[in-house]
Amino acid sequence: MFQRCGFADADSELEGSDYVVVGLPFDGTASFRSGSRDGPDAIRLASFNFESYDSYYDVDLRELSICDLGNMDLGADPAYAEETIKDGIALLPRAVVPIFLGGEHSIAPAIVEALALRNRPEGLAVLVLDAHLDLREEYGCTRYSHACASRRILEKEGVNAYASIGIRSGCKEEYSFAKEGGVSYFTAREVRDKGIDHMLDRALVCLGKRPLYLSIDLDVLDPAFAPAVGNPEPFGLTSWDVKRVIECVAPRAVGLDINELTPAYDRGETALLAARLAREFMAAKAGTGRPV
Ligand SMILES: [Mn+2]
Repeated sequence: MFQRCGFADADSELEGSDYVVVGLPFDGTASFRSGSRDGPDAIRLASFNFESYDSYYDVDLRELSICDLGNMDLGADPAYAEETIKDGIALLPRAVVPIFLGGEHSIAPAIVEALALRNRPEGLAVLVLDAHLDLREEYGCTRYSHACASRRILEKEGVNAYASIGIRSGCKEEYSFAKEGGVSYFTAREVRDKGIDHMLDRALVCLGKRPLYLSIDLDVLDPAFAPAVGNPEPFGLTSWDVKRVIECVAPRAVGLDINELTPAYDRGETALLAARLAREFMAAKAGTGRPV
């Protein structure tokens, strides 16, 4: 009679869960469209649109143990948000696979730091899907900016490999930094020309066999598919491209975040896609027997 307000099919307790959904409603450094703090709840609401059964993987999400812990109280100060995220993740059982709902992309470095610590001694390989290089040293007078997310991720202890896919935006200094520092990135144009499978294979060569963390900035998608993001960038990936990445990497992934949804600019389609991608991740991971 009463419907829970969390993510659809997430009706398990934390202890013993396979997956945990955590909302990170932080948008304190937004530079264009703000409001991604409302992203987690918009994704949860959209998640009820979908069937629990996924025929491709033959997985019913109702049969998985999924817990929704709700949102962390992150305030507006990025340093406070980062510490809070790290403290929160430290409380999660080691076996549970976390799915973080943003929030802006600046949430990702804290997640990566905490999960790399959790995955000692192997550390993490980090795959970022993003339109933007996010390699600035600082932006808007802060090193915590969403425009610095990948730069901060690269600095984290335990991050042993990194690659990004979908890139089509960055300042000249960021491209120079990537080139000089040997930062692996693959452009949206390369994905269009050579296909997502080919570019993902190349990224996975860079990432090696380590436990993998996947960070999805929804602006990696073309605005035709995901218009409601903080910094929309045309000529992006398709929803099929991103689905393909998830189905290939989910079986070895130790966590996922989906960030930069700004619901105020949405007619619902971006939140629906974000929710569907999170569900895809769980189904793909649970259905590891499926050939991909
Ligand atoms: Mn971005």
